[in-house]
Amino acid sequence: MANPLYDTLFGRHAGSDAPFLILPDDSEMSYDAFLALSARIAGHLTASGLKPGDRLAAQIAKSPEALALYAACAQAGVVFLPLNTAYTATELEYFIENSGASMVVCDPAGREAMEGIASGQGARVETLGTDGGGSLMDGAKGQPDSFETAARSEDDLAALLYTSGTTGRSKGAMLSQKNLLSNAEVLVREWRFNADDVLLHCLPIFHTHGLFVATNVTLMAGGAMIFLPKFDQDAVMQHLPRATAMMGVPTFYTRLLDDPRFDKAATKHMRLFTSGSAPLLAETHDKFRARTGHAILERYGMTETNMNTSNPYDGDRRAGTVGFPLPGVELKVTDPETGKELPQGEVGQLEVRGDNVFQGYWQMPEKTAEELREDGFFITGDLGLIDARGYVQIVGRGKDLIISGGYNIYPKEIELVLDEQPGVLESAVIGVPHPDFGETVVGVLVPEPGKTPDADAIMAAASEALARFKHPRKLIVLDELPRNTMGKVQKNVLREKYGDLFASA
Ligand code: MLC
Ligand code: AMP
Repeated sequence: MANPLYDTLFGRHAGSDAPFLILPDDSEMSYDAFLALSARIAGHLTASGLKPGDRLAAQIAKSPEALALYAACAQAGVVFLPLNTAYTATELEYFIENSGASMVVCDPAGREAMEGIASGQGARVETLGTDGGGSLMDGAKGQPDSFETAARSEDDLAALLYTSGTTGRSKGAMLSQKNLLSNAEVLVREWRFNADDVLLHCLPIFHTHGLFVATNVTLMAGGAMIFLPKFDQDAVMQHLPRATAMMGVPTFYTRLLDDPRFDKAATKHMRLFTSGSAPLLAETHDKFRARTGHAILERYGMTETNMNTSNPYDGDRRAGTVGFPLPGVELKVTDPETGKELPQGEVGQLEVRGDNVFQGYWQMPEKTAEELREDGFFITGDLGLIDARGYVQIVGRGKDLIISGGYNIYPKEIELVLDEQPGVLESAVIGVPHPDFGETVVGVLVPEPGKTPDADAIMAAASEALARFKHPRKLIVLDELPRNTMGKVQKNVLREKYGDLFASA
């Protein structure tokens, strides 16, 4: 039966013994072996009672089996909900409850804690370990190598990806099959991906970048991926000779530039390096070009919209810009107050429309209405302009967001935790420049009169509640926060004051 996502990305490779995954030990998994693995998992999901449209939440390490779980969900029509492995139990509880997941897959070591969380709503817990073992694979073992694909249409949900918000409450972005397929199709064409490509994949697979941009593009082109568990310079240098392309966040490229082995000779055979998820400094672009001869191709996207713009494959890849709107994506710059389109060259909020734009936030119609206009334009929260040559430049963010090493961190979420701590009257969380992560988190605290907040106790509380990457890397105590005449905290003043904290880190 028809299922565009499964058929287009996975099903059409049936019977192919071409390599799909190249693993860290250089062993290979063919397309056919991967499809058999995912079919067995799909069989197990269905035998466990999952039906098309049900949600499956997964907090698991990157592995071929973890990727096959994504394919299995596509084949069984189940909505895939990947979760950052760094999330704490407190964070997970919200995602699982909010999504109404019917199954949760976690690392075997986390089973007990996960059962405590999942039992409240009758979700079944399965495990999948780093080595590909666990109850999910035990169940899949007994299933056949083929599975009758569930019928789905382009407008059916493929995935639910949670993104935090300025209120501190995470929202599940509903991504349809069409959202994912239309974007992958455009990127394959724009970036000239083909069956001979070998993509060096060292991104996590719980976000748009590693799961959709990298994986869907490779699948659609019929190429292979060198599938590394995480970004690691030595592993990258070891596997680079076999790759033709690499996708990364800016931190990957600044780290590689710090490595003297990474030079023209090591990258001579590569045809493409892309960057996104966070701003790539023009300085990094220039340094990379001088060192390797390659111009990194920077593109701009979001969880809610997949990819919106890209620098050209042929032509001038301009440092400090994110290129042109992709074919099929309309982009306009509007006045944040009135929503009216601004003349070319003026800075405003970026809005996008196209088949790439999500369907809305899961069970949050009012949040959806705030950001997704009735005419289909999505208000990204990014501030930018279109320059005289038509390139889009992102100049800032209208939303209060920190991007650290490609992970989004919403200050409000941290402020809510800090404000609750004994002795703390109020707090403001800001992002400041960081040489490795691009930006990092700083917490500014105002004590209650006569109290001295205990920094260690506060950090311990933050560890309980928040994933490690969200923790303030520094706490600062002030008598009061700078405010404007309206009483609004002036975070720009704080950012300026503490902008050099990590200059020499
Ligand atoms: C890890 N840590 C981080 C961090 N990653 N802290 C802040 N920000 C991060 N991004 C923590 C670790 O837990 C550790 O804590 C310490 O920082 C140092 O760890 P590390 O060993 O240096 O980190 P590493 O494991 O190497 O990870 C860094 C990284 C990784 C940059 C390789 O974060 C990464 O792969 N980022 C990619 C994110 C991504 O895919 N984003 C796409 C989102 S989709 P301790 O306890 O040791 O101090 C999207 C849409 C789009 O945005 O357009 O693509
Ligand atoms: P996420 O919600 O994790 O998908 O992150 C999306 C956000 O990352 C966007 O709204 C931008 O603020 C930022 N982003 C993605 N790509 C770029 C880029 N190339 N340059 C600057 N910011 C980017």
